[in-house]
Amino acid sequence: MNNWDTMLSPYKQAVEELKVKLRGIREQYQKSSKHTPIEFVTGRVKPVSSILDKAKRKNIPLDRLEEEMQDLAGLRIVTQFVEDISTVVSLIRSRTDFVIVEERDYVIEQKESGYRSYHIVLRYPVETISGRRMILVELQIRTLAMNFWATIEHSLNYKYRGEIPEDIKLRLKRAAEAAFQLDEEVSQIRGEVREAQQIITRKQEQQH
Ligand code: 0O2
Ligand code: 0O2
Repeated sequence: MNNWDTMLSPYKQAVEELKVKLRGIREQYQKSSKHTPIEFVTGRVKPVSSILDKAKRKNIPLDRLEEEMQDLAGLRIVTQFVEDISTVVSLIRSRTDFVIVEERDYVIEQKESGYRSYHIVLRYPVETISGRRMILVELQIRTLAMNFWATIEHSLNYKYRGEIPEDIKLRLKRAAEAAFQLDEEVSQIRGEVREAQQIITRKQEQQH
Protein backbone atom coordinates (compact mmCIF):
# COMPACT_ATOMS: atom_id res chain seq x y z
CA MET A 1 0.00 0.00 0.00
CA ASN A 2 1.76 3.18 -1.10
CA ASN A 3 -0.73 5.82 -0.09
CA TRP A 4 -1.36 5.51 3.62
CA ASP A 5 -2.58 9.09 3.93
CA THR A 6 -5.41 8.47 1.47
CA MET A 7 -6.37 5.13 3.00
CA LEU A 8 -6.36 6.50 6.55
CA SER A 9 -8.13 9.75 5.74
CA PRO A 10 -11.70 8.47 6.51
CA TYR A 11 -10.36 7.02 9.78
CA LYS A 12 -8.93 10.41 10.70
CA GLN A 13 -12.28 12.02 9.97
CA ALA A 14 -14.14 9.40 12.05
CA VAL A 15 -11.81 9.98 15.03
CA GLU A 16 -12.27 13.76 14.84
CA GLU A 17 -16.07 13.48 14.53
CA LEU A 18 -16.39 11.00 17.39
CA LYS A 19 -14.13 13.08 19.65
CA VAL A 20 -16.51 16.02 19.16
CA LYS A 21 -19.59 13.83 19.76
CA LEU A 22 -18.25 12.10 22.87
CA ARG A 23 -16.86 15.33 24.35
CA GLY A 24 -20.33 16.77 23.65
CA ILE A 25 -21.86 14.17 25.98
CA ARG A 26 -19.43 15.25 28.70
CA GLU A 27 -20.37 18.89 28.20
CA GLN A 28 -24.10 18.14 28.42
CA TYR A 29 -23.57 16.38 31.75
CA GLN A 30 -21.47 19.26 33.06
CA LYS A 31 -24.15 21.81 32.09
CA SER A 32 -26.84 19.71 33.76
CA SER A 33 -24.79 19.68 37.00
CA LYS A 34 -25.14 15.86 37.14
CA HIS A 35 -22.08 13.69 37.77
CA THR A 36 -20.41 13.20 34.38
CA PRO A 37 -19.59 9.57 33.60
CA ILE A 38 -16.93 10.81 31.15
CA GLU A 39 -13.75 12.26 32.61
CA PHE A 40 -11.95 12.71 29.27
CA VAL A 41 -11.89 11.47 25.70
CA THR A 42 -8.85 10.89 23.51
CA GLY A 43 -8.55 9.49 20.05
CA ARG A 44 -6.00 8.52 17.49
CA VAL A 45 -5.49 6.94 14.10
CA LYS A 46 -3.10 4.03 14.51
CA PRO A 47 0.39 5.05 13.35
CA VAL A 48 1.53 3.25 10.16
CA SER A 49 4.45 1.59 11.97
CA SER A 50 2.02 0.08 14.55
CA ILE A 51 -0.33 -1.04 11.75
CA LEU A 52 2.52 -2.87 10.03
CA ASP A 53 3.71 -4.46 13.32
CA LYS A 54 0.21 -5.67 14.21
CA ALA A 55 -0.49 -6.94 10.66
CA LYS A 56 2.68 -9.01 10.87
CA ARG A 57 1.93 -10.24 14.41
CA LYS A 58 -1.65 -11.26 13.55
CA ASN A 59 -0.99 -12.42 9.98
CA ILE A 60 -3.34 -9.88 8.43
CA PRO A 61 -2.74 -9.36 4.70
CA LEU A 62 -2.43 -5.64 3.89
CA ASP A 63 -5.39 -5.80 1.49
CA ARG A 64 -7.59 -7.08 4.38
CA LEU A 65 -6.56 -4.39 6.89
CA GLU A 66 -9.77 -2.39 6.77
CA GLU A 67 -11.89 -5.44 7.56
CA GLU A 68 -9.57 -7.23 9.96
CA MET A 69 -7.84 -4.52 11.97
CA GLN A 70 -10.59 -3.09 14.12
CA ASP A 71 -8.60 -0.33 15.78
CA LEU A 72 -7.23 1.68 12.84
CA ALA A 73 -9.44 4.37 14.40
CA GLY A 74 -9.43 4.31 18.20
CA LEU A 75 -11.24 6.39 20.79
CA ARG A 76 -10.74 6.15 24.52
CA ILE A 77 -13.33 7.23 27.08
CA VAL A 78 -11.93 7.50 30.59
CA THR A 79 -14.24 7.51 33.60
CA GLN A 80 -13.77 8.22 37.31
CA PHE A 81 -15.66 5.21 38.67
CA VAL A 82 -16.17 1.60 37.51
CA GLU A 83 -19.96 2.10 37.61
CA ASP A 84 -19.59 4.96 35.10
CA ILE A 85 -18.45 2.40 32.51
CA SER A 86 -21.90 0.79 32.29
CA THR A 87 -23.52 4.24 32.05
CA VAL A 88 -21.25 5.06 29.09
CA VAL A 89 -21.90 1.65 27.50
CA SER A 90 -25.69 2.25 27.75
CA LEU A 91 -25.28 5.70 26.20
CA ILE A 92 -23.27 4.23 23.32
CA ARG A 93 -25.84 1.43 22.80
CA SER A 94 -28.69 3.93 22.65
CA ARG A 95 -27.20 5.99 19.82
CA THR A 96 -28.39 5.82 16.25
CA ASP A 97 -25.41 7.43 14.48
CA PHE A 98 -23.40 4.19 14.31
CA VAL A 99 -23.86 0.43 14.60
CA ILE A 100 -22.26 -1.76 17.26
CA VAL A 101 -20.46 -4.75 15.77
CA GLU A 102 -18.94 -6.31 18.86
CA GLU A 103 -18.41 -5.76 22.59
CA ARG A 104 -15.57 -7.21 24.66
CA ASP A 105 -15.80 -6.94 28.42
CA TYR A 106 -12.32 -7.14 29.90
CA VAL A 107 -13.61 -5.39 33.04
CA ILE A 108 -15.38 -8.53 34.22
CA GLU A 109 -12.99 -10.85 32.46
CA GLN A 110 -9.55 -9.28 32.70
CA LYS A 111 -6.83 -10.29 30.26
CA GLU A 112 -3.95 -12.56 31.26
CA SER A 113 -1.68 -9.48 31.52
CA GLY A 114 -4.02 -7.87 34.10
CA TYR A 115 -5.49 -5.48 31.49
CA ARG A 116 -9.02 -4.24 32.23
CA SER A 117 -11.18 -2.17 29.89
CA TYR A 118 -14.51 -2.36 28.03
CA HIS A 119 -14.14 -2.48 24.24
CA ILE A 120 -16.85 -1.69 21.72
CA VAL A 121 -16.28 -2.04 17.99
CA LEU A 122 -18.48 0.17 15.82
CA ARG A 123 -19.29 0.64 12.18
CA TYR A 124 -19.29 4.36 11.73
CA PRO A 125 -20.54 6.12 8.58
CA VAL A 126 -18.09 8.55 7.03
CA GLU A 127 -19.30 10.69 4.15
CA THR A 128 -16.61 10.82 1.45
CA ILE A 129 -16.60 12.35 -2.03
CA SER A 130 -17.27 8.89 -3.40
CA GLY A 131 -20.19 8.23 -1.07
CA ARG A 132 -20.82 6.85 2.40
CA ARG A 133 -18.32 4.40 3.88
CA MET A 134 -19.00 2.33 6.98
CA ILE A 135 -15.64 1.99 8.69
CA LEU A 136 -14.64 0.09 11.82
CA VAL A 137 -13.81 2.09 14.96
CA GLU A 138 -12.76 0.76 18.38
CA LEU A 139 -13.91 2.44 21.60
CA GLN A 140 -12.07 1.65 24.82
CA ILE A 141 -13.93 2.57 27.99
CA ARG A 142 -11.99 2.40 31.25
CA THR A 143 -11.49 4.09 34.61
CA LEU A 144 -8.63 6.44 35.44
CA ALA A 145 -6.99 3.62 37.44
CA MET A 146 -7.34 1.12 34.57
CA ASN A 147 -5.99 3.75 32.19
CA PHE A 148 -3.03 4.51 34.47
CA TRP A 149 -2.09 0.83 34.57
CA ALA A 150 -2.62 0.24 30.81
CA THR A 151 -0.60 3.31 29.81
CA ILE A 152 2.39 2.22 31.88
CA GLU A 153 2.15 -1.44 30.85
CA HIS A 154 1.86 -0.34 27.21
CA SER A 155 5.01 1.76 27.38
CA LEU A 156 6.91 -1.04 29.17
CA ASN A 157 5.79 -3.46 26.46
CA TYR A 158 7.14 -1.04 23.89
CA LYS A 159 10.42 -0.75 25.77
CA TYR A 160 10.84 -4.53 25.98
CA ARG A 161 9.52 -4.99 22.40
CA GLY A 162 6.65 -7.15 23.60
CA GLU A 163 8.88 -9.44 25.68
CA ILE A 164 8.51 -8.26 29.24
CA PRO A 165 10.59 -10.43 31.64
CA GLU A 166 8.52 -12.84 33.78
CA ASP A 167 9.29 -11.13 37.11
CA ILE A 168 8.19 -7.75 35.73
CA LYS A 169 5.02 -9.38 34.29
CA LEU A 170 4.21 -10.72 37.74
CA ARG A 171 4.75 -7.32 39.35
CA LEU A 172 2.55 -5.72 36.69
CA LYS A 173 -0.20 -8.22 37.51
CA ARG A 174 0.09 -7.24 41.16
CA ALA A 175 -0.05 -3.59 40.15
CA ALA A 176 -3.23 -4.37 38.15
CA GLU A 177 -4.70 -5.93 41.30
CA ALA A 178 -3.79 -2.75 43.24
CA ALA A 179 -5.53 -0.64 40.57
CA PHE A 180 -8.59 -2.90 40.90
CA GLN A 181 -8.58 -2.43 44.70
CA LEU A 182 -8.29 1.33 44.22
CA ASP A 183 -11.35 1.32 41.93
CA GLU A 184 -13.28 -0.72 44.52
CA GLU A 185 -12.28 1.55 47.39
CA VAL A 186 -13.16 4.85 45.67
CA SER A 187 -16.55 3.43 44.61
CA GLN A 188 -17.23 2.40 48.19
CA ILE A 189 -16.20 5.81 49.54
CA ARG A 190 -18.44 7.47 46.98
CA GLY A 191 -21.36 5.23 47.99
CA GLU A 192 -20.89 6.03 51.68
CA VAL A 193 -20.64 9.78 51.04
CA ARG A 194 -23.87 9.64 49.01
CA GLU A 195 -25.63 7.70 51.77
CA ALA A 196 -24.50 10.24 54.37
CA GLN A 197 -25.74 13.08 52.17
CA GLN A 198 -29.14 11.39 51.80
CA ILE A 199 -29.46 10.97 55.58
CA ILE A 200 -28.63 14.66 56.13
CA THR A 201 -31.15 15.73 53.46
CA ARG A 202 -33.88 13.52 55.00
CA LYS A 203 -33.21 14.97 58.49
CA GLN A 204 -33.35 18.51 57.12
CA GLU A 205 -36.67 17.74 55.39
CA GLN A 206 -38.14 16.30 58.63
CA GLN A 207 -37.15 19.47 60.55
CA HIS A 208 -39.09 21.67 58.11
P1 0O2 B 1 1.16 7.42 23.26
O1 0O2 B 1 2.48 7.08 23.82
O2 0O2 B 1 1.03 7.03 21.82
O3 0O2 B 1 0.02 6.94 24.09
P2 0O2 B 1 -7.10 17.10 21.02
O4 0O2 B 1 -6.26 18.31 20.66
O5 0O2 B 1 -7.51 17.08 22.46
O6 0O2 B 1 -8.23 16.89 20.08
P3 0O2 B 1 -4.82 15.54 21.56
O7 0O2 B 1 -4.69 16.30 22.83
O8 0O2 B 1 -3.69 15.64 20.59
O9 0O2 B 1 -6.18 15.86 20.82
O10 0O2 B 1 -4.99 14.09 22.01
P4 0O2 B 1 -5.69 12.89 21.25
O11 0O2 B 1 -5.28 12.91 19.80
O12 0O2 B 1 -7.12 12.91 21.56
O13 0O2 B 1 -5.05 11.67 21.96
C1 0O2 B 1 -3.75 11.31 21.69
C2 0O2 B 1 -3.27 10.30 22.71
O14 0O2 B 1 -4.27 9.40 23.13
C3 0O2 B 1 -2.22 9.48 22.05
O15 0O2 B 1 -1.18 9.39 22.95
C4 0O2 B 1 -2.86 8.12 21.81
O16 0O2 B 1 -1.92 7.09 21.95
C5 0O2 B 1 -3.89 8.04 22.91
N1 0O2 B 1 -5.08 7.28 22.49
C6 0O2 B 1 -6.31 7.76 22.41
N2 0O2 B 1 -7.19 6.84 22.05
C7 0O2 B 1 -6.53 5.72 21.89
C8 0O2 B 1 -6.94 4.42 21.52
O17 0O2 B 1 -8.09 4.11 21.28
N3 0O2 B 1 -5.96 3.50 21.45
C9 0O2 B 1 -4.69 3.82 21.72
N4 0O2 B 1 -3.79 2.87 21.65
N5 0O2 B 1 -4.26 5.04 22.07
C10 0O2 B 1 -5.19 6.00 22.17
P5 0O2 B 1 0.22 10.00 22.61
O18 0O2 B 1 0.29 11.33 23.24
O19 0O2 B 1 0.45 9.96 21.13
O20 0O2 B 1 1.16 9.01 23.34
P1 0O2 C 1 -2.14 0.05 20.41
O1 0O2 C 1 -2.65 1.04 19.45
O2 0O2 C 1 -0.68 -0.06 20.45
O3 0O2 C 1 -2.77 0.14 21.75
P2 0O2 C 1 -4.79 -7.98 20.31
O4 0O2 C 1 -4.44 -6.77 19.54
O5 0O2 C 1 -4.44 -9.26 19.66
O6 0O2 C 1 -4.29 -7.90 21.75
P3 0O2 C 1 -7.60 -7.83 19.65
O7 0O2 C 1 -8.41 -9.07 19.72
O8 0O2 C 1 -7.30 -7.24 18.32
O9 0O2 C 1 -6.33 -8.05 20.52
O10 0O2 C 1 -8.37 -6.72 20.41
P4 0O2 C 1 -8.43 -6.37 21.95
O11 0O2 C 1 -7.53 -7.20 22.77
O12 0O2 C 1 -9.85 -6.31 22.32
O13 0O2 C 1 -7.90 -4.89 21.88
C1 0O2 C 1 -6.65 -4.55 21.45
C2 0O2 C 1 -6.25 -3.24 22.09
O14 0O2 C 1 -6.60 -3.27 23.48
C3 0O2 C 1 -4.75 -3.07 22.07
O15 0O2 C 1 -4.38 -2.44 20.90
C4 0O2 C 1 -4.51 -2.21 23.30
O16 0O2 C 1 -4.79 -0.85 23.03
C5 0O2 C 1 -5.54 -2.74 24.26
N1 0O2 C 1 -4.97 -3.86 25.03
C6 0O2 C 1 -5.32 -5.16 24.94
N2 0O2 C 1 -4.62 -5.90 25.79
C7 0O2 C 1 -3.79 -5.06 26.45
C8 0O2 C 1 -2.82 -5.26 27.49
O17 0O2 C 1 -2.55 -6.36 27.96
N3 0O2 C 1 -2.16 -4.14 27.90
C9 0O2 C 1 -2.42 -2.91 27.40
N4 0O2 C 1 -1.73 -1.88 27.89
N5 0O2 C 1 -3.33 -2.70 26.42
C10 0O2 C 1 -4.00 -3.76 25.96
P5 0O2 C 1 -2.94 -2.70 20.26
O18 0O2 C 1 -3.09 -3.48 19.03
O19 0O2 C 1 -1.99 -3.17 21.27
O20 0O2 C 1 -2.61 -1.30 19.73
